[in-house]
Amino acid sequence: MTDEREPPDSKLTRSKQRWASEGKFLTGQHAQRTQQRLPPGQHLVNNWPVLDLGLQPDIPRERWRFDVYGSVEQPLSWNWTEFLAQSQSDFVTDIHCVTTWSRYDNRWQGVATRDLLDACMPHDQAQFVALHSYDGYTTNLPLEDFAAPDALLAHSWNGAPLTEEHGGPMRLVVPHLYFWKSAKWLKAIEFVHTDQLGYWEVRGYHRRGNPWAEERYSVD
Ligand SMILES: Nc1nc2c(c(=O)[nH]1)N[C@H]1C(S)=C(S)[C@@H](COP(=O)(O)O)O[C@H]1N2
Ligand SMILES: [Mo]
Repeated sequence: MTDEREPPDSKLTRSKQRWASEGKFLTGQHAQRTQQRLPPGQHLVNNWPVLDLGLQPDIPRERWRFDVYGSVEQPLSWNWTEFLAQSQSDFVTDIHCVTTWSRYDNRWQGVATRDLLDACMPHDQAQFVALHSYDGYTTNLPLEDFAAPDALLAHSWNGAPLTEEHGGPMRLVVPHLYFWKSAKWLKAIEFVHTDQLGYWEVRGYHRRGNPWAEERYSVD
């Protein structure tokens, strides 16, 4: 995937790249999401750490736009008012970051990905989504994961608008995958026929990222 802006190279970004080659944090365990709330190798935190490439874009709501394109019947382009006019959902879910912290019971409000899919109607061949963010970040997801019943395009967290450092005005939240798949400052969703690796996926991170199977790093 190519994006206009090349994100900066921070110390944490370099460490995370090294951890992928070393297989750091891997416990070798495999758990069932239904039987074990905390995935293997994770620990609980009460705060909410900020993780990104170090470039936090400031997008005023009046200039914000969100596009859906690629292999869909109905491409979409929403401004902030149009986004808020969509059917709204409210989910309480957990966060699992690949750097090993997890945070329980986050209350999100926004547009369920299921409702977005009803609106854009992906073609049958569209089996993956490529996410593009305002900071130049990209990530990829199988359509099936994107369509999870508790995944959403979130504008609020615990009753207040999502802060800029956590991805406001709007971010994706896909609770059952590691949090790097939940793109902050989401700008566009592209529906594609073949998987396109994103920022972390080309740097050694897993193409799917299921925490209960410890899909931290890429195997190919
Ligand atoms: N646009 C964008 N989204 C991103 C990132 C990023 O650098 N840019 N980092 C990812 C990573 S690695 C994590 S762990 C989470 C962190 O979200 P938080 O800062 O709200 O905790 O955002 C993910 N989404
Ligand atoms: Mo992360």
